[in-house]
Amino acid sequence: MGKTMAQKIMQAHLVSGDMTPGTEIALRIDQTLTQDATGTMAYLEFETMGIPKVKTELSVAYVDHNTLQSGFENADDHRYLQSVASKHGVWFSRPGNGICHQVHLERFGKPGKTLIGSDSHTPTGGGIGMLAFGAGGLDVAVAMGGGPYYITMPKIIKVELTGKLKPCVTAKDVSLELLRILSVKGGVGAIIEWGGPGIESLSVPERATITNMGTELGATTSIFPSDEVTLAFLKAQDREADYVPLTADPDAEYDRIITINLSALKPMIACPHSPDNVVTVESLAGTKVDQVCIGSCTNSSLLDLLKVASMLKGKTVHPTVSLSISPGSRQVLTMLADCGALSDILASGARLLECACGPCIGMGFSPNSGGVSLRTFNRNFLGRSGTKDGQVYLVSPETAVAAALTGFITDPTTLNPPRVELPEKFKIDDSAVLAPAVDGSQVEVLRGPNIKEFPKSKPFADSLEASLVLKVGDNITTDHIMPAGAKILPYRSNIPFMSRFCFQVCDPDFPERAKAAGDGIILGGSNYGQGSSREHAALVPMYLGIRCVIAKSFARIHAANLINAGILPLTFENPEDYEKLEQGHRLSFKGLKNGMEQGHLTVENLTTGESISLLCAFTERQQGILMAGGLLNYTKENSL
Ligand code: MIC
Ligand code: SF4
Repeated sequence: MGKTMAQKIMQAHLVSGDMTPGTEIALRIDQTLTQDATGTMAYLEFETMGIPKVKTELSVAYVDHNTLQSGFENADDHRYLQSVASKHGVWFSRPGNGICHQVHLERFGKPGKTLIGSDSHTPTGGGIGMLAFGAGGLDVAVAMGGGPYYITMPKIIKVELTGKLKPCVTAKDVSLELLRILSVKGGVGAIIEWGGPGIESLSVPERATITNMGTELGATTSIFPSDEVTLAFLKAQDREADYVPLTADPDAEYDRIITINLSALKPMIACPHSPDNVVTVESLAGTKVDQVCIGSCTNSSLLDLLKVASMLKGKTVHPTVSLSISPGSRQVLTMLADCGALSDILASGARLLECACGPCIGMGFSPNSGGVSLRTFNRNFLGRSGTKDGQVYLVSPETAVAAALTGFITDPTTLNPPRVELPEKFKIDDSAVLAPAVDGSQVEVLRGPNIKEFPKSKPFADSLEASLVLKVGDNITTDHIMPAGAKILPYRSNIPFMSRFCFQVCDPDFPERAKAAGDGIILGGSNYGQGSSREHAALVPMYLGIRCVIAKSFARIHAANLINAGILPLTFENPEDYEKLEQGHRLSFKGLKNGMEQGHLTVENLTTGESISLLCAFTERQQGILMAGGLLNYTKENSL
C-alpha cells in the first residue's frame, strides 16, 4: 500500500512504534522553535536536564509574543532567553524580527523535515511540506536534548481542492469553510493532508494560512506537498538548496476524503466566540464595525499585506473604525516600505504595530466595550482580546479591509480590488537572528527576579482522595484555564503570580478555593484544553493542588501537558456520568497503579455513595511519568 505525505516523513523519523493509528509512536525531531511566552519555561526545563548543547539540526528561540515591556519583567525574560540560547546552541530571533511561524517559514522551514514548537500554530510549517507539531515546552526541551517526540499515531484526512479561488476569496476562507464543515473538534486525532488540482494555484504563504488554522480544527498537524510552488518560494528566499519534493503515493489510503471546490467558495466569517461559528460574509453584510485588526501568524505575509495595501491605496479608513496592521516579519515590513505599499497603508489612516503577535494575544488594541472587532487572526475565544464583552469575528485580509473602509461588514467581492503578485526575489537580511556562541561554556545566563522556581509536582501514591473543585462545560480553551493578555503575559516564568488568574474568565474564586482544598479535581466536558499549547494551563493547576482532570474528551497538546505536569487526565466510560458529579463532591480512587495498567479506574463519590467507571489508556511510559509526578521527575530517573 502506498504512503501519504505524513506517513513518509514519519517513517523516515520513526524511533519506536509501528504507525498503527491510535498507538503511541516516537519521532526523531530535526528542528525546534520556541517563542518567549512559552520559551522561558522551556529553557528553564532544558537547563534542569544538564545538557550543554542542543542536539537538533536547528533550534530557534523567537521573541514575538511579549514585546510591550511595560515593566522590567519582559526585558529581563528577553535577556534570559538571549543568553540561555547563546549558551546552549540555539539561534535567537530578536524582538521586532517577526512572528515565529512567519519567520520560520521564510528563513528556516525545510520540506520533509520534522519540527516541534512550543506554540500550537507550529503546523504553519506544513505549508512548506514540513511535518510540524505544536507541543508543550517540556516536550520541546526534551527534543532539544535529543529525545524523541511521542504522539498517538493519527488517522489521515485528505482535503482535495478542485477549481480556483475567485478574486477576493482567499486561503482564509478555505480554512473557515473547513471549520464550518468539521468544527473545532473535527480534526482531533487526525493529520490533514491537502491535495488535488486546486493546490497548484495556492502560494506557500496561502498554504501556510491553511495549515496554521488546522490547529483550530484540533488536528495533530496539517501538510501540503512540496512541489514547484514550494521550489519557487524557496528560490525567492535564496534557499533553493533546501528543496526536496514530497507527494503522497497515488495509492495512499485515507480515513476520510473531503472535497472543496475553490471556484464555488464565498468569503466566510467566524462569529463570536468560536472559530467554527462560521457563516458567509454576505449574510452579515451591514453589521456595524468598530475595529479591524490585520496580522497574526495566520495572515501577515507579504502577499496578504500587499493585497491590503492595494485595497487601501488612495482611500481613507472609515472615521468610526480603528484599523491596526502588524506585519508578520521584518522582511515583510521592509519589502512593503521598499515598494511604496507602506506609504499607501499609512496614508489610509491605518495604525502600524510592531512585527509581533500584538492584539492576537491581547497585547494591546483591545476593542471598546461591546465593540465589534474584525480580525484576520485564528482565534476569537471569549475574553482573549482583553475586552470580555468584545465581539470578535475572524475574516480574511480582504474582508477586513472592506469593513475598515466602509464601517460595516462588507462582502469584499463587491469592491473589485486590483490583483497583486509576489515578487520573484525576497529581500534577505538575517541580521536580527543571532548565532549561538561557539563556546557556550563561557556564556553567563542572565536571570531577572521575575524568574521564579519551577513548581514541584508530587508523585502519586496508590490511592487518592480529593475534592471536585470546579465543574466546567464543553470546549474549555487554555485561554479559559490560564488567560494571556498584557496584564498576565509578563509573568510566564512566575507560576505563583500567574496562579491568581487561573480560570478567571469562568470562576474568579477558583484559585483560592483550589488552594484551600489541598488535593483537587477538575471536571470538564468534551475537547477540554483546546487552543494554545501553553503548559502553564497544566503547571498552574498543578501548583494549585490539582491532581486529576476528569473530562468527556481532551485536546491533544493539553492532555500531553497534563501528563508531563503529573496530573491524571481521565475520561468517562459513559459520558452521561458527567451529570453525576458536582462541584464540592469528595472523590476517592484506590489501586491507581493497577488501574492505570488495566486502562480502567473506578472513582467512588464519597458524597453521593455512587461509583463511576473512568478510562485511562496510558502507555507504559505515560504511566511511569504520572507515577513519578511528571516528566521532569521521570527524566531524572530515566534517560531521554
Ligand atoms: C496563542 O495563540 O494562544 C499562543 C499565545 O500563541 C499560544 C502559546 C502561548 O500561550 O504562549 C499557542 O497557540 O500555543
Ligand atoms: Fe502569536 Fe496569535 Fe499566532 Fe499565537 S495565534 S502565535 S498569539 S500570532
